[in-house]
Amino acid sequence: MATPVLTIRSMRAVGVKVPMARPLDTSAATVRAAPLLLIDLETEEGVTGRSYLFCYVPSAAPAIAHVLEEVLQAVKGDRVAPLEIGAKLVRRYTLIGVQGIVRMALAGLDVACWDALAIAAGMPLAAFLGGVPKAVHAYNSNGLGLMPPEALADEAIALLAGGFRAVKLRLGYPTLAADLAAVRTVRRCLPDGVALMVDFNQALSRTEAIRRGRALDGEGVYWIEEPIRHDDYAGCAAVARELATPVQIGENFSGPQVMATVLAARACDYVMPDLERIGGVSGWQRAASLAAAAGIEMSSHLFPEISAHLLAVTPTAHWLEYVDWASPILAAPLRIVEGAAVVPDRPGNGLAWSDDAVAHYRML
Ligand code: SMN
Ligand code: MG
Repeated sequence: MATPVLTIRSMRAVGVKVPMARPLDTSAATVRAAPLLLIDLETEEGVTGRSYLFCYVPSAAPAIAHVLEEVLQAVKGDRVAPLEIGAKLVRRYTLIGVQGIVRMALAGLDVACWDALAIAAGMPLAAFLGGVPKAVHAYNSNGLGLMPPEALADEAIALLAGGFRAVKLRLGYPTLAADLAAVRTVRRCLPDGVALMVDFNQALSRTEAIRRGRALDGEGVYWIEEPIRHDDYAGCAAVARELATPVQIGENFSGPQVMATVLAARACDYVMPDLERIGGVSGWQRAASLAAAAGIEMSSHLFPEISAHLLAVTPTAHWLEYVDWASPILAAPLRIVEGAAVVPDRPGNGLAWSDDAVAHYRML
């Protein structure tokens, strides 16, 4: 089979605001709708590569779309070669810095490039990367935000539908007592053997993280996520050393070099890079090699549709974070069977838009 040769022709980015079935109240902010930017990369050869970005706030969607218009001018006519393109663009955006929305824009292009190549090769992304499309075990990360105990109990039970064997609870209530009460309420509703992850979204100081973390040791918590500022690696290392429960960080790693620094600092027990912050498929592959070399389990953050392909080729693959936030605008939403995400056995990463839904939720 010939290597696919594709040439970048144009790029379209459409912003949508998709209401979430279960709005999420975190210790940092409440998210009721997912602001997504849907990217279509068109090639001269007629193959279209797709990706989407989670923009966190609606204002970031037009900002990233604007960056992508400029990026297109730099890569129009180039061969679809994500590593070459990535190196060229990182250099071009060095003065502003490849951070924040610039990094997200470049990751969106990278994911779309890999999709186009896999489609042209007629292979699912996981297979194109050298693996096999398979079921990847997932935790249900929908809902379970900060909320009253009765609501927590109802939601914890509802989230087991689909055969999930793990769920994630958000913490960072005003007091340790309230955090403990939430954990106990949810734990009581979950059958034995169902894992319970908790996420503080960087709410605590170092000392408070150690105090609350020690109280959680012995409560049957699987991991404690982002207890303190994500970029205080010495602090994360101190917290991880003091606690029996594993500390998980990674959604804020900006590129694989940051993950290398984190691993060298022994800042955590587990890592969970985010597709759009780690640098797309290319950045993920580099991060997966770092995790494998360090012997550390690697989970994903958001983007379950693409992350499922990537975890299928990650040597130390751990858990897929499942959220259904993009499902309403997808022609074929990710399928969950017995608590595992089924990597679709069709060419590319499997993303295709539901045009009616996109028109309905469109914001730009
Ligand atoms: C999270 C991510 C994105 C939006 C809200 C909450 C959370 C997670 O940190 O890990 O899912
Ligand atoms: Mg998190």
